[in-house]
Amino acid sequence: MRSELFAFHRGVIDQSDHAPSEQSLKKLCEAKVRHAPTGASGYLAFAGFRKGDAALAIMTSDSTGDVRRRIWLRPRFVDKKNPPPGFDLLTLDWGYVFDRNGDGRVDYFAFLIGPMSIAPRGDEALRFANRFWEVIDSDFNGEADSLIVPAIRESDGGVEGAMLLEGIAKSGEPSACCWGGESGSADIKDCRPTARGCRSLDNSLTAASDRFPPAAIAFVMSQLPLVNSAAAECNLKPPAIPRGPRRY
Ligand SMILES: [Ca+2]
Ligand SMILES: [Ca+2]
Repeated sequence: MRSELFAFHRGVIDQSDHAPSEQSLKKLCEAKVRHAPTGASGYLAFAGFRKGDAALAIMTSDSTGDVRRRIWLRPRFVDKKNPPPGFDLLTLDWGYVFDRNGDGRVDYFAFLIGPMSIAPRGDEALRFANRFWEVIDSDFNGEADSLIVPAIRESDGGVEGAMLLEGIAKSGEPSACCWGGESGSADIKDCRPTARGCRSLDNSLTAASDRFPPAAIAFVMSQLPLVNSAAAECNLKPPAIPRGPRRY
């Protein structure tokens, strides 16, 4: 299970790193949603790169309008004094959705954190790339139970691989966690859950940040029911939601 989820995660990162231009996005539908834990209401639109595809969920407080103007799929540097047209329309509340078992419900939601610095390996240059909270319903019972988040290197704050938090209770506390590197199933190590998320046994890596308490985890997990209520309202039927990551 662990190696399967880390392999899926690497596919999500690959899809994100090779995302096409947002100009090719097509909106499929939009639903009005209410986030139960906070009572906030807004809109959630599904969009994709092919006709009929729901590859992304985009959340906005006002009606979504033209999805091509609401998100950037890859980080770019902006001169805040002279922002590009439409900059004020952008939302950071979006993510990639997947239906791994093909039952029509989202069971893997990669919700954007934003651009993060990726720890260089070997003679690689420092780079910035989007990373995600990956909310997972690993046993397809309709409830989120696991989370993959970037692993942060204590020494320099760079992202090095990811951490999988497993068996997450309603309170946001994981029962176990592990780290996964870039090179496949041999590269998975046990970690220990802490009051602030998860740490590697040698303390060199933490999950997402060292301030990731159960309440924050529970909040991230609560995005999956929101996405699925919108999917139901939009009447999404297989195979609208992709079963796995791909290059478009
Ligand atoms: Ca599913
Ligand atoms: Ca579950």
